[in-house]
Amino acid sequence: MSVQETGGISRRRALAALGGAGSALAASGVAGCGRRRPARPERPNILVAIADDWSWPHAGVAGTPGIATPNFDRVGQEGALFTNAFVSAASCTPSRAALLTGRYHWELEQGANLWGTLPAKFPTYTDVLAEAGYHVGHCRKGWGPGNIKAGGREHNPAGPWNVNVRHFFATRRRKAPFCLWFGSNDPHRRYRLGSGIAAGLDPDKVAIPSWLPRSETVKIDLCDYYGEVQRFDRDLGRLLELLEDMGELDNTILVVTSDNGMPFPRSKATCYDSGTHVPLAIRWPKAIKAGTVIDSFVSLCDIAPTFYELLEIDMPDGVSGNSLLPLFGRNKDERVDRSFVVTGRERHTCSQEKTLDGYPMRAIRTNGYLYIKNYEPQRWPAGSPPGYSDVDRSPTKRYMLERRTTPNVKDLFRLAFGRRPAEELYDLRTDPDQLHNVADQPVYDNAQKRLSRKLTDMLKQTGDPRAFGEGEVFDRYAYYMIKAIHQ
Ligand SMILES: [Ca+2]
Repeated sequence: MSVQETGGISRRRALAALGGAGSALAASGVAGCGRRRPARPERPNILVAIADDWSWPHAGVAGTPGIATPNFDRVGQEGALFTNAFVSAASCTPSRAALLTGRYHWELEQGANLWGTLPAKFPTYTDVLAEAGYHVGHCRKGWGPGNIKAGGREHNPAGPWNVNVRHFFATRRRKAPFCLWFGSNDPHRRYRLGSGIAAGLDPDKVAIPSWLPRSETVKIDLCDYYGEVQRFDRDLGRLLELLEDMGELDNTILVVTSDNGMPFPRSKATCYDSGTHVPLAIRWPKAIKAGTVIDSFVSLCDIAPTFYELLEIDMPDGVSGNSLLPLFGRNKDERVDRSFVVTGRERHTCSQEKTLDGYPMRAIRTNGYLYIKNYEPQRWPAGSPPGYSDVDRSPTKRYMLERRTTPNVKDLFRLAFGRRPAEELYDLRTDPDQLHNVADQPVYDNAQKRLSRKLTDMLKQTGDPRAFGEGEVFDRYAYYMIKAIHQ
């Protein structure tokens, strides 16, 4: 039975899943979501569905065995699937700030850090669309964690908070196009141990990445992670069903992505692909042909300028990202070099012993190489021992800490938790998992110099304080480790 055939039943089911008490409210015909013939606004809607800590390639459409993401796959197959999408920072708050503003996190002052704030002088696309008359809001996790008011904002930069999707649509003004940020908390830790296997995942089909130890503990942990990815995908399916039933799916620019990579050692909060390379699919039949696969390098900073161009809205000053529209086959723009992407990080958790220092890094990723610059190599990239707090607590982390001197863990422990040199270079033709640093090897001299120069040029163009020797400003910003309401 198709969604269309199920009529209002599917909508009630979807609302119930997305909105707690939604089934009873939908059945009682709550205004907005209960209309039989919803108004179809001329201007397209915007929906960003963002997972929390989900790495590429952990999706069915990416060919990873053992995981099923039919709804993400559908969005990619009915629109564009990006195989080289990267975040600005592999850390919740600055990554989300970059997506929302179209600027790299190092351009956002206190917005560069986890538990920072996003100054109101940096407009988000949600600010701009609210000004343009859109019904704007977010559900679950918006921008954050951090302090909203310290930046001079009245509500979350992802839009005013809604208790659920039903509430968001119930408060929509008739005919107003909407701009919804649906921020899942999946697959962020903590996980219920064994929940992945309980949900039907088969640990024997899960491949352990080469930077993690081969053990049952890690396999079970990965199953729990996959299980939460699949839960995000089910929520996405309910959103699709709801929009379809409202008759608004094809008039909605739908973006599905993640804020950073998987919460495992040498992954989240690093500049390796496992931290920065994320799934991205965009569906909008009016501009994107079904089945489009885009291998060009894109940054999530490119999302906001894409919205501005698609909606023909003037872009705020200072946006560094580039609209993705030319990649969809329109308005070819040869000025944008999409053969590389830049990423970085500043303070993640407050992880350096007795200081507010972060672990500053910048990186450039091309098809052939990953080059990383570590500005303060005497600090600890995963946080100082014994806690290594820039790595989320997990069974895998505990396993590695407890066995750090054993033969099968020793080298991986050093890679994940040890200090790193000022420069790292990985030759992806022979080392796609980025385990063997070839920086300073004579044969790579030219490549290293070229990438270092290109990275520095890009950072200078975007006014990065680190590129001008003024990066300590990031270490001085406040760390608002408070309980944030409606983050
Ligand atoms: Ca995250």
